[in-house]
Amino acid sequence: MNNRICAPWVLFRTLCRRQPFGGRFGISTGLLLWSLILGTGTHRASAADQPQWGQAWSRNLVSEEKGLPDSFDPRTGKDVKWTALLGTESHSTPIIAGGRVYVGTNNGAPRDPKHQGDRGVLMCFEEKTGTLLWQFVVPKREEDPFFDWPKTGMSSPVTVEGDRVYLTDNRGEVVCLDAHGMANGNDGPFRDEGAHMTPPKGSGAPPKPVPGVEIQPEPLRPPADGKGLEPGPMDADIIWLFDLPSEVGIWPHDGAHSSILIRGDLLYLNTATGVDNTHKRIRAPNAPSLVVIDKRTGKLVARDDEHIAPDIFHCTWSAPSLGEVNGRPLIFLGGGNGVLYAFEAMSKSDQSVVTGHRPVVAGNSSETTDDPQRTTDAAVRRLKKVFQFDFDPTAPKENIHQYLSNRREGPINFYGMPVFYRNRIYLAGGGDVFWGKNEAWLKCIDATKTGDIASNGLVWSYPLEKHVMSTPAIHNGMVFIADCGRTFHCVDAETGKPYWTEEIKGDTWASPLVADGKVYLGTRTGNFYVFGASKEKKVLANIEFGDPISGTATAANGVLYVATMSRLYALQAGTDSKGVEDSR
Ligand SMILES: [Ca+2]
Repeated sequence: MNNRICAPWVLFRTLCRRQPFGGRFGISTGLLLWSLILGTGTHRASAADQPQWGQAWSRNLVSEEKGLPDSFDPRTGKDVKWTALLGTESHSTPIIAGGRVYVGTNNGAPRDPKHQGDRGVLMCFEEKTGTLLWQFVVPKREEDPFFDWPKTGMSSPVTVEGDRVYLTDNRGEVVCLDAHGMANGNDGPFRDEGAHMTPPKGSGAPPKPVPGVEIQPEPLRPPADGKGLEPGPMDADIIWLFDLPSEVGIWPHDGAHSSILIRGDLLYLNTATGVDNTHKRIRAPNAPSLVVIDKRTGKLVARDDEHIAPDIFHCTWSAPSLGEVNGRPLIFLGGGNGVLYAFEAMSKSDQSVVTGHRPVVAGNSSETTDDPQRTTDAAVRRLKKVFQFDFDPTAPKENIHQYLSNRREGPINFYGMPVFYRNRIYLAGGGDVFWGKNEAWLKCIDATKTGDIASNGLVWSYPLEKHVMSTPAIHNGMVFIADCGRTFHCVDAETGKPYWTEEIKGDTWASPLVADGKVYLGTRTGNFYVFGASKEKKVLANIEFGDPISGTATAANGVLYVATMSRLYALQAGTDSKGVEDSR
């Protein structure tokens, strides 16, 4: 096997290797004093759900929750309300809405004996107790491991509105799920949950990658013998499903990651289209990077028209944000080509024109589809661009894939989201963590400009170390961010000058959460940091979970949620679950 193909897998395995569990918990000393100063568990205010990742829809990872724990001990259960077992890899951020907690994981510890083997899994727990209510179990894409990387599970956080749960699953299917699951019956129009949860015959072992092989992503087809699994009350209820690879021609890579933005009746999402298994070839050059789907019907409404795909260095994993600039709502997207885009949000009149159209196959050719249910590509609206900002103008713009594995020179991309704050965008980007150069920045961009703003859009730029996967959090004139050079930064939001930095253990894949005067951050060594959200450095706690953390911490209804690779923790001051071994 080609070494270059091997590299990310080896890195992933190394990073994800489980630490010995016992005896690795501990809390640093500094936090005790801080706990006494603040007083724990004495105030409860601003209790609310957290139904999407970050604030709607600036994406600022700041919560109004109060009375959150300054410290906790996963070993003794101190301030641990409950914990719940997940699979063996969980790269998603917990979302809390309507009395339920949602988090993505894999099927490494099957909760239902009828679902065996590698799957993407979304688990839905009761908020009060951590009891598993239902799970969305999705077979892997098995045509090529690079379509849906083995064991990585379901990486996207959900977005919840009322009793509807929106998600891009591990196959790159956009789904609308019923928050009540199958327990209250199978709501339509989608009725084929049994077939959808049944993997193809003869599947099981992960496929071996064959670089450059002529293979296409295929939609999941019902089992030929008609013998699908039987959905039960613990299974998810799909309302509608939109398969991005087959319906708009994206090229899935490594695993879909998005966080769906809702405005009115429309869903906006990044498509997670990327390179093929050689990492040097774009097989779907016409694929959209941003699509708009009607949340009521699951039908495609619009897409971008920026022809981004040929210049994608790795994939399109950065989710969109929204902000109103001079009375005009704009959608912001960090493209896989290292360019930040702003588009006009669609108006009500735009929507009425397109409602009812079926999507079209864009794919890697201009051939028309023979599916009579589908309309021509012309029926799909094009989003109107307001500005574009080249995040790294000095990076090479030609033959970009020749810089694969070049750690000194090459294009950049984005993992974190663009955050809208006071007419500015705060965004971090840099060389790809697996394949790109060791250079990254946090930048502040003027969102009131229009057109090509490469030369006049930059407010300030602040250098980060190596790579960055975090979304910045902005609070009281400070920007908090962590990088893959193992540094945490507090930066002046106006000037881009650092207030302070702190060396931390482990690479950061998660984003910082600001809540209750503190900043919470987990790392890939399983360390969980609590900093004071202040211009002076205060390291309040460093708690060792002994299990890597990829997802961002979430605060809702007075409780802090942390997902490690294998376990979800609900943390609340004054509670005691008597240690993890007693928990579900
Ligand atoms: Ca139902």
